[in-house]
Amino acid sequence: MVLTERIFINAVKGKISSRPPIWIMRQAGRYLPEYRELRKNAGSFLNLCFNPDLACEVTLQPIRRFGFDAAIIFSDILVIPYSLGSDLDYMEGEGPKLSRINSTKDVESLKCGRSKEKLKPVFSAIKKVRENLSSDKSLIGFAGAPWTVSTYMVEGGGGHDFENCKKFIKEDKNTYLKLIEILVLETVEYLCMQIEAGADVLQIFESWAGAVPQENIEEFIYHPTKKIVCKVKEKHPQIKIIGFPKGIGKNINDYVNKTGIDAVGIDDSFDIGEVSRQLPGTTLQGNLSNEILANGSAEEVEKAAIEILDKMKGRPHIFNLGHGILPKTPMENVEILVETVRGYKESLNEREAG
Ligand code: 1CP
Repeated sequence: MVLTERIFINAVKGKISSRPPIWIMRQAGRYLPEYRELRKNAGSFLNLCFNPDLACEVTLQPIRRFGFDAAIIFSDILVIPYSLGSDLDYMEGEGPKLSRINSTKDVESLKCGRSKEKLKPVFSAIKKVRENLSSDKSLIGFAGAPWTVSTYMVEGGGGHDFENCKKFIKEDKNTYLKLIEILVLETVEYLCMQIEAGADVLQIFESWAGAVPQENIEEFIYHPTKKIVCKVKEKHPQIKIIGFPKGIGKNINDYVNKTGIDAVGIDDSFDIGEVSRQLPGTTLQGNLSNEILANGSAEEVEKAAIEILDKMKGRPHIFNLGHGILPKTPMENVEILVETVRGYKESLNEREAG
């Protein structure tokens, strides 16, 4: 029997394959015509997330079209507040709306320990995707990090200036930390269930890392993330976890060293080669600008991708964007990006020979 190499898992483990694996954040979504078509008929966004057949189909769409090396299960970071009892609604053009949490009473009334039951359809979808995904491709399970998820709960939605979060921390930090602790425990349970359903790797999205006050970063980001990593690995020692602390800036080294994550996604504010020199043993994921992918010409996309590939040559790397793909991104640009990454070794040989 020939064992198919999973270059994605290898890269997360720090191994270097003939080319880096590629997937892109938000790869299942509105830039894809087949997603828009299915979404139109699915009713609400949560209907789509909680219908295992549809969620499986949407997860596989970008793999069929572009052959990415990993699929990410189609769900959302806000299903955890949903399982805690929050009213959750995704308004067209406005983003998510949730019940606001702003007092001890609100935190105490959260309904803990229900994710196993409430989020069952997500686990069924994972099982289905794994059964239908070829064995050389990996399946990524995910959750939001507690700080990022808490910002949506405390602000009552997205697109926020974090004023309510900052006020809450200032006035009653201990209650806010209770909310963080609840999210840690729920997230551990949720991620373990995803592994048990068939997820091969996990990603923790800390999309609002840049919004935490610097003096609170230990308690709100490093410590809760480390706790999740340790508790998940206690139960599943083989699992690898990618952290994506968007906007972490100068704290990137501390984030990696203090959380114990195995690989780190970096946003496009970084020079990836520079970060790689600072963190030589760590697998980096990233970091093509989603604006270049959306607005660049074919030549600009190829040039920007090759620049990243050259910087990461011989270093553990997963090719990705610095943040989620934008809905206006042309299909052709994604095709060019994938071809560039796949053909990199040959193009390098040609350039070196000539
Ligand atoms: O109707 C629609 O199509 C809704 C748009 C949408 C989609 C496609 C939302 C609402 N969520 C998702 C899917 C989703 N969300 C996935 C799976 C798809 C994939 O990646 O292929 C994932 C991994 C997420 C994760 C997510 N949700 C994050 C972290 C990643 C990031 O972009 O930083 C965050 C912050 C959310 C919250 C959220 N959910 C939806 C929206 C529009 C938002 C962002 C709101 C805001 O701007 O604050």
